[in-house]
Amino acid sequence: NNLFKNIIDAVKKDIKQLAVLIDPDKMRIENVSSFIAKVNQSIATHIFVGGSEVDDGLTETLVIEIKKYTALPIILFPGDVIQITDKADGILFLSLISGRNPDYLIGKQVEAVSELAKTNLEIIPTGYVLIENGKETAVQRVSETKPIKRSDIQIITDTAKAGELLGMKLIYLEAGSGATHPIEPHIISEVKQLLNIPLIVGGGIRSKAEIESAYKAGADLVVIGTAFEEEESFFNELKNLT
Ligand code: 1GP
Repeated sequence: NNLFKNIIDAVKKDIKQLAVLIDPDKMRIENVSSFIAKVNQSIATHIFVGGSEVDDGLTETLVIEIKKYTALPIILFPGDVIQITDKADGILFLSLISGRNPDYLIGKQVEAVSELAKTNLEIIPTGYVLIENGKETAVQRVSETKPIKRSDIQIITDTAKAGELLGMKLIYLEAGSGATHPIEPHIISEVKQLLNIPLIVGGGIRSKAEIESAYKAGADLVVIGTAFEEEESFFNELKNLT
């Protein structure tokens, strides 16, 4: 597996990356083939699989089904230890560094070690930074942590940098799935200026213009979940015309 290396190579060449997030709790197995056909026609470079609340076993079944229809790399973006499956290619090994709940900073990660030992997943340590977006999102509820206020720029940038200094390989700025306001471009650009590692941005991004503005501000990889699930027209905007 060369997932992280490929992300770095793309960043060096200034090639912007896009992940489609599929939540096992929301995606019906019978819809996977038609959904993935659309993803394959789009500019997406990765598929992320995960959610805040997913029943045991669902993730593995879903990943097996997705794999039948695409060669795109599948990276787990787990809300919990039970979402680990060997069928994916890699995993964002997340620590919710914006929060102060020890379970999501280190507890779940310790629990995950024996599960990960049974897999060949490429493990990518990722600092996960949740930022307030106008409403309570599932991450906030499930992790019982407070997001950082949008106005606390210094805390946001210091948190992201602390993640890098701890050795994390990616920073993920998250507004939360279905966020009212995506992460603002000025926040993205302030964080990007400080970081020497790739920056992922997601939550509430619903249009090509919003994707482009995140890229322009410094996002290396943008994550889209809800908009792909809900809006057919959005797919058409993201068609790969090259
Ligand atoms: C959520 O960042 C992702 O963890 C994607 O969010 O569903 O709002 O696109 P959306």
